[in-house]
Amino acid sequence: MSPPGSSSAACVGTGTTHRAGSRSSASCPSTAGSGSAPRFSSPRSQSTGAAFAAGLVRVPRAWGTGGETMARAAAIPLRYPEALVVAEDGVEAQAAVMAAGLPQRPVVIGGCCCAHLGAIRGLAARHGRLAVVWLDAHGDLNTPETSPSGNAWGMPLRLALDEGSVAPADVALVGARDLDPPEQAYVAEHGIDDDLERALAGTDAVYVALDVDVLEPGTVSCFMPVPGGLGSSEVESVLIDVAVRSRVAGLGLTGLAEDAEPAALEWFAAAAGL
Ligand SMILES: [Mn+2]
Repeated sequence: MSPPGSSSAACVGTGTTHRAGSRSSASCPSTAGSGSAPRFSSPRSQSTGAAFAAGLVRVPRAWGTGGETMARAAAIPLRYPEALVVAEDGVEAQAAVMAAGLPQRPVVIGGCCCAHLGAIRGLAARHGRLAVVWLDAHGDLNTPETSPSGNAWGMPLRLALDEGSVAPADVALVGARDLDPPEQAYVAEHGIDDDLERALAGTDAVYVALDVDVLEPGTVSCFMPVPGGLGSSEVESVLIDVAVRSRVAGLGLTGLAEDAEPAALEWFAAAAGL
């Protein structure tokens, strides 16, 4: 099977920030050129000599209408030792159980993006000032009052911000291209963009929330594809950059369809040093 992500013509340079909305017309590095798409079959760890401390947290729940494939995706086999399965009956209960039971270095697999809430809450309590790098086609910044759909999976980043687990200044939102007007107003008001340097400055550790719909549709099978996404090498570049700049306390994979390729998910986690 050929690796996904080979259709992306965009690239990210080796600069200090990633402007996900901008597309350079300059030539891409060789890894992003046509016919040289990265292979997902050989995960690379960015951490050297570290013991395998990551533990898998499965969250087979999707808080919205019609997200059953996301819930089933939580069963996708990954090479990390399973540490926790969270199957509570509400977003808050889910977050509370997650936050209390996180392994040392969680790799979360959802489920919808609400799976990130408990991870952020628990890691913030553990690591002090936690940054969040949220890669997603969407903002997940709605409230019950602003959400057009009412689906809770459009609200978890806002919940994490409003409960104080993370500050707006410590959040980078990467690859977002489908924000509702109230979400656009929120990011403008709070200065949230995709600048990693800004978001990581002064923080002690970082949680990476990776909704795979940040990728160009067809790269990794996802629940809610949005055209104009990042290529796999672009996402890899962001993840490596985060791991080089900070301490990755955990990572979550969400928005998956159940037929997503496990090797692709492990490849991205490895890029973040997990
Ligand atoms: Mn999304």
